[in-house]
Amino acid sequence: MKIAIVGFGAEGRSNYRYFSNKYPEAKITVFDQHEITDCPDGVDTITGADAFDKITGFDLVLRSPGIAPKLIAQADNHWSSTREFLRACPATIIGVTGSKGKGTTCSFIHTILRRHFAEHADRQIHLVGNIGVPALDVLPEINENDIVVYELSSFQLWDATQSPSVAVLTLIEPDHLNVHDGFSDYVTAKLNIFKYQSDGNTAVWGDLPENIEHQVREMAESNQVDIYNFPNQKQVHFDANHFYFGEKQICPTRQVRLPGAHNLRNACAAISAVWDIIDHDTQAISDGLADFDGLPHRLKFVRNVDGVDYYDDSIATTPGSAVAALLSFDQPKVLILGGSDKGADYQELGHHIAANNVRAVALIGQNRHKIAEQMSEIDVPLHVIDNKDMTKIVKQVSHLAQPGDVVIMSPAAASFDMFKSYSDRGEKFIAAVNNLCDTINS
Ligand code: UMA
Repeated sequence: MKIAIVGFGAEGRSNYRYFSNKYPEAKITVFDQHEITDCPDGVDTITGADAFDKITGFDLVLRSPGIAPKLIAQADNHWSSTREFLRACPATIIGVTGSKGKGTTCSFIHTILRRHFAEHADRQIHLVGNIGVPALDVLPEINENDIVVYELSSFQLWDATQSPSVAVLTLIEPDHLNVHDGFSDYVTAKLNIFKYQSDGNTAVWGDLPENIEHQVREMAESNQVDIYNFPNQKQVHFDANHFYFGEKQICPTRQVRLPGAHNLRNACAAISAVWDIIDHDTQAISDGLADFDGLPHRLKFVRNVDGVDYYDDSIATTPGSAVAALLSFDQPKVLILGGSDKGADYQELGHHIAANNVRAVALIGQNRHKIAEQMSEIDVPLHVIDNKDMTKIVKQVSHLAQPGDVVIMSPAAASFDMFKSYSDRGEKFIAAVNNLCDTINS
């Protein structure tokens, strides 16, 4: 048997561990467009820009999520860890996808289920997938009674041929169009989360564009699944103070410790997904929501320095996510924007900045002048900062804020111009804010 592992990142390595164990006699070749320095002994490697053109004659081609299927020369015998996991997992799977909010929704589901099943030693709750844990690494530990919370990206769902029994779509907006063949290809991939569901399964979705909602509803009705829509007055919704299911009060909204209405909607998604599984256990929902204090670099409170709250939202690489960040606070805001350009348009973000109590915008990174140009009409001071050192950037930004303000680094651009990754950018921001505090205190 000949196996091709295409891409040797987190999932490629996990595929190697799993499939070399499943097929010990197989001849495995790893393909990657970038250099690999740590390939296991006995495994052939083919690297370079044209590596994927050389994939032919394999019995199994294991695609990593971020690699478009069309890039792979051999068009048949494709498989992936998502397909393998959905096929082989013995437990109930709650799958969650969406352009934004899927990681937070998965985390809420995970903490609520852990609360509800705290006394059930025989029922483990696993959190896997795009959130950073390759699903196949966990598969051997999963038992029939367990529940798996599976964060699924469009890349992982692209060629899925099965759907999880509980499927959640938080929201959908254009993303990853540099890899997908346009928005409709992206949507089609995402909707695979519902496509193969059947009688008795559960479909959950939030606010969707009308034509996509229509498609999802038709799919769900023809699959005869239970439908949960949120927010929905007859099902899960919230007002200024509480979450409800219909008229039944669930718990105060303040149990959600993350800022922003979008996080209340993520909580609605999570409550809808688990409502029947936990037998409407409102205490588990209340405790579970409060257990989660956010994923790193997602609108995460860093600290208060001199009366100003600093938030790290380095994961925000699109204008839409920066809008969500600024809508999360009523106070005057100073926004740090800019980075490496992904072709985004910043005009709409500019309108939101103008309308939402923003005191100043600091523009950094490679596309700082482009953003300045696209926002030149708005009546908010724009400060172009040429410095590349995050400590110096934060110091300059601190002079723009006043006590009671919020400073948010929500760049609406990728990080690769000045940093290794969004997490590197976030860590440097956190260090710079801490440094600011030390400087003031010394
Ligand atoms: N590669 C190529 N050519 C390409 C793309 C990738 O050769 O065109 C190679 C890279 O050199 C690298 C490997 O493939 O060696 C990387 O593969 P990958 O990009 O598919 O990423 P993995 O390291 O396998 O991590 C993936 C997810 N990454 C992506 O989908 C891009 C991780 O999600 C996920 O945590 C991990 O599997 C475990 O399931 C990250 C992500 O950014 C967090 N996801 C995107 C998002 O959330 O928006 C979808």
